Amino acid sequence: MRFDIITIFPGIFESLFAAGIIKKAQDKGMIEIQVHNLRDYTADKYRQVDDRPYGGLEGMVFKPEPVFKAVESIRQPGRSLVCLLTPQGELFNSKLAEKLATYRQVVLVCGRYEGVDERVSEYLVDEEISIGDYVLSGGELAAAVVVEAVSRFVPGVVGREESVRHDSFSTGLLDFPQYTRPRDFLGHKVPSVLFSGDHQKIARWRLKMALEKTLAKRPDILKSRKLSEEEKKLLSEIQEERKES
Ligand code: 6GU
Repeated sequence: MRFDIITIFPGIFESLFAAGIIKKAQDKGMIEIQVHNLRDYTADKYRQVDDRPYGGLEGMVFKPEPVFKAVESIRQPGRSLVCLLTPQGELFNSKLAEKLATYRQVVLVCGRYEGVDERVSEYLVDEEISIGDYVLSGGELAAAVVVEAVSRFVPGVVGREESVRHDSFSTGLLDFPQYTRPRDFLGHKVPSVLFSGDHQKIARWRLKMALEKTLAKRPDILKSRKLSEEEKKLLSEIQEERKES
C-alpha cells in the first residue's frame, strides 16, 4: 500500500516516519510513503500556492491549480483514493482507517485552516477527513495520524495480526488494565486474580474490567455495540456492584 502526501511543509514528516512501526513497515516494503511539495506543482516565478479569498475577509486560500496538478500527476490508475485533511471532513475513526487500508494508494492532501478552494473538494477529492473537533493550522499532523492508523490495518505491519483485532475499537471496548513488575509498587498492588493461573478466570476478569472502563469513560461506544450473553451478565454484575457501593 502506498501513501502520497501533498503539503507545503514536507519537512514535518521526516522524523515522524523515521521511527517505530512505520519505519519498519517501509523498510520491509509493506507500505511506501512519498511526500510531495505542493510548490513543485506551481507554474509562476513565486511558486504561489495561495491567494486572497473572493468576497473578502482575511486569510489566504489554497488555489485550485497546484492541487489539481499535484493530484493528477501523483494518483495512479486503479484502486486509489484522494483525501483532503480538513476540519470540515468526516470524523476519522478505526472503521474509516480499516476502509482506507483496502486501497492500493491513498493520496492525502494537507489543507490549511484558512481554507482550500471549494472546487478541490467538489471535483477532485473523494473523501474529506477530520481527526477531531478542534482546529489545527494545517492538515499535516492529521495526515500523519491517518498514515499510522491505516498502516496498522495493512497485513503484516503489526507484529501479530491478532493484536490489531484485539485492540480497543476493534473489539469495540476500551482496553482492560495491564500490569507488570513490581507486584507491589509503593503499596499499590497488582490484582491477585492475575496470579491465579486460571486462564478462564483471568479472561473473564479482563472482559469485565474492559466493560467497566468503557461504561465509565465511553458509554457512547457501549450503546452502539451488540453485547454477547457473557457481556450482558458481566454488565449487570457491574451495575449491581455500583448500587452496593
Ligand atoms: Cl484534518 N485539519 C485541520 N486543519 N484541523 C483539523 C483537522 C484537520 N482535524 C481536526 N482539526
